[in-house]
Amino acid sequence: MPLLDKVLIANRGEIALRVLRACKELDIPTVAVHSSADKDLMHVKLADETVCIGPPLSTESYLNVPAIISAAEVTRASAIHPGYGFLAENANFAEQVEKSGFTFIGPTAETIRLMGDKVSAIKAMKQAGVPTVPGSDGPLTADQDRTLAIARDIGYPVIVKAAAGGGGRGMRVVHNEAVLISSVEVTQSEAAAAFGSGVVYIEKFLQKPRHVEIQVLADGQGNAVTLGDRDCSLQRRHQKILEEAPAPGIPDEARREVAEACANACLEIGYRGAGTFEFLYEDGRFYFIEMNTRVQVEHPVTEMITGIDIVKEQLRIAAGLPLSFSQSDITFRGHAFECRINAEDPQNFLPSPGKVETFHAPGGFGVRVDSHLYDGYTVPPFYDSLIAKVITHGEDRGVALARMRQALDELVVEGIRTNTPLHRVLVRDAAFKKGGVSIHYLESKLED
Ligand code: MV4
Repeated sequence: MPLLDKVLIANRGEIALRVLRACKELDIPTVAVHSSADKDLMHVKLADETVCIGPPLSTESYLNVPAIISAAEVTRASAIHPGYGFLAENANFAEQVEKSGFTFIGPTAETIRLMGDKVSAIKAMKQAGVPTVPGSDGPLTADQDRTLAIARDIGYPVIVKAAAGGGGRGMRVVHNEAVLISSVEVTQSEAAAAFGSGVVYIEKFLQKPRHVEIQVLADGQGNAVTLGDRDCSLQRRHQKILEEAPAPGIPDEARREVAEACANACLEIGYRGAGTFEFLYEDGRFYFIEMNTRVQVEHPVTEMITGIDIVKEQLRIAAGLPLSFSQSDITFRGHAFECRINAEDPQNFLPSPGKVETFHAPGGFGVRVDSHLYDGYTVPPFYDSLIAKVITHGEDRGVALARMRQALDELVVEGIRTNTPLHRVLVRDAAFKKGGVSIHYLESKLED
């Protein structure tokens, strides 16, 4: 008997294929749901069953909860994997899935809700012993004198963030007291319009941090482990471009301490599934900012250095199995990089959908490519522009990087424009080769 009776994959593109591969390996039957623009997707061809759930626009297909639940019903699926993006961190979706009698492959709706509200997430993590950013420790109130006093205590610059925001949406940096109250009010009304909640909070603004995150796995049965850290500082407009594991140049003790705090916090809140604690790292210290309750795009770099298949573990946990290994069974080996290949114009970053005339994936020792592309596939204009992830592993950072330079030189995508030229420059950049650049490095490099 397989681990799960039948998994419906509620996503598209490379992650849908990634989930399908894990299911196949475990002999779990699969259902691919897709929009009318996506019938030619690789995982749709490989799935045991397929259901068209709506027109191209994701609001009417991949975000259409009744259509997805109906597809699970008609195919008699037992579980739903949400991938990342779309409905992956939608607590109401997780709740509906469970209420309809299916297993949601992820944490409980309650946990997703807790982490979706950044104020409650920070509160829970701080209480569990995870280091947080000095801040208002809760929502701002109508008491303006209190708000001014909080910011004065923290010291300027501060950042005003929407509790319902995250991922770079709904925040504003404030450099002095003169504009604090007006900035709070603008952020509140923007948040109310964008998220339906005007709740905001304040943190000390860190000026030159790195983005370092900790991957965890927990079974909701009293076991939790950390799979170590990743550095995701290379980003443009909150879109990650290139990630690596482990984060370079972090002292052993700081690394161990924060990772232990995360695993312990999972136990404290009864976390279940794969999760990521996002931190800012500055001057040798970690500051928790958000938790992601899904599998992430960059999970492969962690898989490469731990040898653990994170998606397979998600399926095992969803089947109710306890973690089959403990922290001491996990060993970290070498270094890994991931380059996100996007279908976009390398000059102006505008999406570049269209027909892929030629796709040639790189190969060789320590090279992995997660991609749904094939010769003749047409990238539709309706969705995220990620078309491939080139991942390399090596016994140290230098070897992994040398393999990435070669892999990028071997990669061929003809017919559409991609950001491969940017990656080829980045992996030869002196500051990047040294390691440890801040979240602002890429944008400042692109300016000159
Ligand atoms: C911050 C910060 C500096 N100080 N919070 C942006 C995305 C969201 N996850 C949180 N973000 C930030 N929060 C404090 N207290 C700077 C950022 C930030 C950032 C963080 C991670 C990766 C890229 C970023 C780009 C700009 C700003």
